[in-house]
Amino acid sequence: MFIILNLYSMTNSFLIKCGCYFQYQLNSFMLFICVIMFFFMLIVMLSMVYVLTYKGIVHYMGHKKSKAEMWAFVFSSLALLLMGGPSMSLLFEYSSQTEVGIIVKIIGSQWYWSFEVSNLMEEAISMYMNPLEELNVGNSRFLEVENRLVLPSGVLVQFNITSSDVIHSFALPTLGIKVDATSGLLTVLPLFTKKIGTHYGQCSEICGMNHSFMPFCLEVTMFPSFLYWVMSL
Ligand SMILES: [Cu+2]
Repeated sequence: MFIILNLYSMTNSFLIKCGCYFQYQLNSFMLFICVIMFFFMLIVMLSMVYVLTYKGIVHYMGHKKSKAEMWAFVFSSLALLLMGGPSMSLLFEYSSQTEVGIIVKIIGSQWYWSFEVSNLMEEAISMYMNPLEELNVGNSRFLEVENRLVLPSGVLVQFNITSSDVIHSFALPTLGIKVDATSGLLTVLPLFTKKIGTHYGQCSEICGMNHSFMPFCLEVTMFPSFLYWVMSL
């Protein structure tokens, strides 16, 4: 089992490096294998319990020390279930947000970001860094881009983040976001913010020669300003 999982992770990282879309199918296939392994191990364990309990080894469990071990096992399993249950349901809730107002598709590429607000714009916005010689007084060095993305405040936005080549990282410190953009995987991230203003972000995963020069910029505004921006596109 460990050999298979190791082989899987090695193949996976190789495919990620190649930026291959086959990686998604491989993930689904490995999930299928893991489910089969889980049920196989469950059957083996249950049959062992059956053999130990009913085939003449019952007296072993009656021993005082073994009883203590058994209760320790039961309590620690219960504690794990108590911790795991809420976090699993939270994860499930997190990925199935239904009240999403705006969906933004974000694609990291070598070496720029492109943004597409679903159903609202026909073409994606590509954000390339402004050359240093075009900067004005007061502009941020290595952070200004030619096109900005405008988002409304107080509306639940869903980011669908992916990459078209190598792994990038969508990092926006002022909004507390840092998510890997991986080719072949779609990372869904809900964002609800009322922090009106300009938010600068950068790629935070070394992705090649111009890794340091692929910033992006989001403007969080009031809803009417957002509508005005959409109309002007
Ligand atoms: Cu990058």
